[in-house]
Amino acid sequence: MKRCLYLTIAAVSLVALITVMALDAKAEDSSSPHVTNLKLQSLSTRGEGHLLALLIRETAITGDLNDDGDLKDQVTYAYDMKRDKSYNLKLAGVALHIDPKTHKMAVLVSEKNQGGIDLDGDGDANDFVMHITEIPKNH
Ligand SMILES: [Ca+2]
Ligand SMILES: [Ca+2]
Ligand SMILES: [Ca+2]
Repeated sequence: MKRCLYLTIAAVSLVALITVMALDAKAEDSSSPHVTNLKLQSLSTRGEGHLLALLIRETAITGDLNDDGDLKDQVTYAYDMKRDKSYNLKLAGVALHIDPKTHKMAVLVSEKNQGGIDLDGDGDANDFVMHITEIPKNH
């Protein structure tokens, strides 16, 4: 009697497993996804909602992305996945926070890399200075 019960449980478990596998196979969409190549060599990304922050390295190909006259920086870009648009923030910095509701991004900028400019007004160009940028919503 016990053996029969074990066999029944095993059979029911096997049927349940096959059903779950079949449902998983049906849930997968066989159509090809749309892929957009941004053609930006990104060192890192940070995302929140539909906004991404990309850290792009300046090279001979990408050029001087923050307009400070050199090709030594890593510059923050924003990518809006809803509008499929990227924006060069022209800041040699790292995005620390993204708010998809306000479209604002907090970027910590290196004075040294941003052209050696004193961005906080303390008389030197050795600091990291917080910037708040607003990504366009309607462009
Ligand atoms: Ca540069
Ligand atoms: Ca620089
Ligand atoms: Ca400074």
